[in-house]
Amino acid sequence: MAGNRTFTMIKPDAVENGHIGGILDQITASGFRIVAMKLTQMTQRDAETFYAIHKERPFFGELVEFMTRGPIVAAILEKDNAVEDFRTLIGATNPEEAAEGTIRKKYAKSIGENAVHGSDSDENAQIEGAFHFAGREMF
Ligand code: RTP
Ligand code: MG
Repeated sequence: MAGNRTFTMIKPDAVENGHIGGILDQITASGFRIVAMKLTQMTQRDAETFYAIHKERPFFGELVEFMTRGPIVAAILEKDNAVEDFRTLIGATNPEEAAEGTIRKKYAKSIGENAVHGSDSDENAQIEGAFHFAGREMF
């Protein structure tokens, strides 16, 4: 069904700081079902491809370095209105601007190292999920 899946990554900062459990608990308590999930590490080429839309931005090099420096948790999540509801759950890109109780408000330190990713459209959710998972890894 269109519109009911999104893709997320628990980023290297949150994994390093021991927040996998807390973040997954908040995600599932908020009504998202885990469709696919793994601990993995992006190569430089993976990160450059995944974030190709940002390649002209001044922070692109830093972003690729950050996203490749350690393992991430990649997951596909299912819920009605998944993309929008998940972006609400994680909060603004800059944790200083994120609403109280959001995942980035609780776990992120800076605009660059902001704990979690959430797809920004149904189309990108599909592309990003397929980037990380084969069909037989989706349940
Ligand atoms: P995401 O894609 O990770 O869910 O984050 P987002 O939509 O809220 O933000 P986006 O504009 O797509 O930026 C992607 C990621 O790039 C890093 N960033 N750094 N230093 C900076 O000014 C800056 N701006 C963005 C963040 O890791 C951001 O999540
Ligand atoms: Mg984005």
